[in-house]
Amino acid sequence: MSRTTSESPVRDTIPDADVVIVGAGFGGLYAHYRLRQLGLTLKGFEAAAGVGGTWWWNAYPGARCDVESLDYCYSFSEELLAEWEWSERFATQPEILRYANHVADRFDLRRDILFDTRITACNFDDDTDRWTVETDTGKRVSACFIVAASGCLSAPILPDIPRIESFAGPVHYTSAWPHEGVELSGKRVGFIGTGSSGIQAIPIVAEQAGHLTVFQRTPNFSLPAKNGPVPEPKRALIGPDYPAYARSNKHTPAGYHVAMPEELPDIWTPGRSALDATPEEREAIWNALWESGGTGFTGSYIDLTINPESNRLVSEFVHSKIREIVDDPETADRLCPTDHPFASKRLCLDTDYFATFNRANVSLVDIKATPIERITADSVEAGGVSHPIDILVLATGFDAVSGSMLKINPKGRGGHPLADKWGDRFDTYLGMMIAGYPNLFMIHGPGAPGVLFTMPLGGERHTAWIANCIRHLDETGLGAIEPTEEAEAAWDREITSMAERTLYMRTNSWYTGANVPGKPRQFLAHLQGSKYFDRINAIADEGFVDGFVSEERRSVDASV
Ligand code: NA7
Repeated sequence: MSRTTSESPVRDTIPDADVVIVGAGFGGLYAHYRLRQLGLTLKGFEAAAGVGGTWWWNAYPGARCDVESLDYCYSFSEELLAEWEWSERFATQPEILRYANHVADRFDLRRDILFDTRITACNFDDDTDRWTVETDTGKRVSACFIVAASGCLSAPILPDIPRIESFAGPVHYTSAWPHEGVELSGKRVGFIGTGSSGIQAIPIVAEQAGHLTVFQRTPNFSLPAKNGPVPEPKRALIGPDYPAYARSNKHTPAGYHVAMPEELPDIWTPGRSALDATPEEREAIWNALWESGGTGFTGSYIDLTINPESNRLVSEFVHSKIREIVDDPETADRLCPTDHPFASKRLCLDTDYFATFNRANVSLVDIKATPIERITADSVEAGGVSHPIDILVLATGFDAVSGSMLKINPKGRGGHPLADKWGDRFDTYLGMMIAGYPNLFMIHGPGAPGVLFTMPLGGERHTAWIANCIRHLDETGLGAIEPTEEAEAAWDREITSMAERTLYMRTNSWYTGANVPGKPRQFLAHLQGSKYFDRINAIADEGFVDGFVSEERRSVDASV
């Protein structure tokens, strides 16, 4: 069903393609697999030197997935599910990268991808209904469709820290960690950022460094991962038919099933409010879930993220655990998050994070109480105290969900840049398409479940929808499809009203865009997981009418 004729001229160095796929992370790789099956010609661009996306860049020590490995993988191939063995409950970044490479090799997914190549322009032509994409390596390609699999966490923030450029030693971002590693032994390391990345990296950095000074602006909630072999309750839940289990993940709210610890069934029933349990029951259940590790903890009661009182109780439980682990009461106090509700930011999973602050070679500086005044050639000065450092590590987060699209900044109908359209609101329809940007599909865009649904699985479901849409256009002789602005506005209202019923909106986090100075405040994820995917599939089944406008396909001549 190729739309690009063999007579299409070679422009610059690349032949025209039906589809340009941006990114070779989990979303992009699967898009290559699925859209190739439709007989479409593809061209992929990836800024990194290899596949893996976020997992290629975030090679910092301690990087791991916070979803269990048996869930954080593709479900589309029974052979792949059968042949790949994860070595741990929560896979490390190197193992996930090996998996991405294995998938790319096994399904020959690299052949259409140009690596080390960043997109510099992406422009729609109203006369031909085609996109032209240009790269920093001087390539140019024309395509009917763009699939932007550019990632939710792939536009790092460069923090505004006074005089950071004065530092004479090496500065390393966790989000662009050198693959060859960084020699930390014996070094005085300054570490800024205590979100997921910091909380994972800090215990390992502490083991290697001579001295580690953590500059914390906001403490975060973190649960013990209790990593190791896959626990028995999880194996029992999966049962003998792993492919069937993996497929069934599609029908869950977050893209995976939670295995409750074996001892819980006696004292726990699903679907209760924390307020309906006695203090003793809550304590017993939370202790059991704390000990079994992972984010199953949040499934203890249904109202932890919606009812402020339930949230207060669980927050206090976590504070008590932090105080139990950390020897120095003042340090423990500083590590207890009190400015936001439990789980209203991305919940962290850690291995010995809080215990790391008992080490003699680790100090914690509260930079909210004593802000960083300046960085000098060999120190961080905060609250009038100079902290000598040899290496600075920054784990300061991302312009999440929308940032990578804005880096591409496609120009849609009338040459209208996305940066203008998204100046004060990240309007999309279904989190996948944008009015005025025909035939441009996003995987995990603003308004889709994104990071709140297991990413490889969500990417599969998005791509299936995109494949159906392209097939639909082909079968009906249509050339271009885009949503209406009315549909976008209704989608926005829906996402916002769902989020407003939760505690997410009360928190300054990257979920709400509050971590980026000047970014519009908007909850960026659809909260209904599998129901979201059922919904977009129903729209596909009904012929992509609801919320969309389409136009006739232009003649092939017009595209050349
Ligand atoms: P996060 O979760 O956004 O954390 C970033 C951290 O960096 C957080 O502690 C910030 O403090 C801190 N930060 C950011 N800017 C500054 C400045 N200027 N000064 C001091 N501290 C700063 O990013 P992560 O990479 O850890 O995690 C992102 C996701 O990746 C994670 O949720 C997983 O899903 C994977 P703040 O809280 O803003 O006060």
